[in-house]
Amino acid sequence: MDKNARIYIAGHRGLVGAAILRRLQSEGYANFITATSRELDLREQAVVRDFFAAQRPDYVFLAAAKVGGILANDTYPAEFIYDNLMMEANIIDAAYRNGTQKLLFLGSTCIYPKLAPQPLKEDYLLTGPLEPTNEWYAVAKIAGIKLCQAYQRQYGARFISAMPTNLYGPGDNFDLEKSHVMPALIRKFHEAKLTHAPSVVVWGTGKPLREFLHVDDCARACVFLMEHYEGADIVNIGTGSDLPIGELAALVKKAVGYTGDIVFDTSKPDGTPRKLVDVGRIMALGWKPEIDLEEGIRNVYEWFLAHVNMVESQVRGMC
Ligand code: GFB
Repeated sequence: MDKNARIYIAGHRGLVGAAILRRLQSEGYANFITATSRELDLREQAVVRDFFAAQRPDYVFLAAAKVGGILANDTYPAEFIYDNLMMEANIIDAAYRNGTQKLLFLGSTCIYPKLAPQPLKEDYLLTGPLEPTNEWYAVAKIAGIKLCQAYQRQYGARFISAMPTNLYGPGDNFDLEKSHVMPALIRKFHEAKLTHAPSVVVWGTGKPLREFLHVDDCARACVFLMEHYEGADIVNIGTGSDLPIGELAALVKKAVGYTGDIVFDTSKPDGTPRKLVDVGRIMALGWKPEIDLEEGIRNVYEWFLAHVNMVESQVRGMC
């Protein structure tokens, strides 16, 4: 990528988009196109077409998405499938029609079958049934992958797809009903520490295994793939190691300095039993993660402490 190339980051205020923007800025890129969801409703085809015709970005990072944790995915299936399908289809087609040189689509590791062998190789896509709590989101993300592959196959478009594992980092969503597990646990343990609560409730059995990648590592991988990868095949982004949710809870408890108990609420879903990606493909290209999980948790807790007022007012605004 030329340092002066016009780069559109769709979703630049989200967890991943903001990290990609920070990464590109740190690497000396300076010519960005951004628009908030209020300014540009990516679900509207005509609006997206007009935006691309006017802006004509050279490169597109497609990080805009309707996202959420296990409960949000399970509660709002219509929004998770419709919003994501519309955003992807509109952006990918508009990028093709307006001469975008290259596009990176961000998927998710929930695209893989619920009971696929572990670690999850890219080839396991579409080999079995999906995890029911997030199949709506997964189907939309699979459609995004197929859109990129179709435009590449039919038109020679350089549209590539990456599948990040469970991400966490500064600027995450800390709303307990909608968030992923990491921000939820940080907030729960922090509030329990302040109120001297005797215990913290962790959803499910604590047994499901998850892999966690700091969003700054993910952003570095996204920029790396944009610069070095041209294939039609999807590429996993992860650390290659996972841990049970119960152990994650113990790590967050330690980082926060909470001394009470952990209680598991088994009325809440566990979701998929394990979701560990095979990172052989991206590592063979020359990328590897740098932020260790305990260091990453400390980093996000520090961010949370510095932004706790903002987080609380955002969460109140969402209710
Ligand atoms: O992060 P999470 O919501 O998403 O949940 P998934 C991971 C695990 O943590 C599940 C447990 O087993 C949850 O039951 N968990 C424990 C909690 N306590 C909590 C809590 O307080 N909040 C939350 N949210 N979970 C998502 C998909 O699946 O992963 C998305 O729904 C996407 O589509 C995303 O793929 C990356 O890992 O289960």
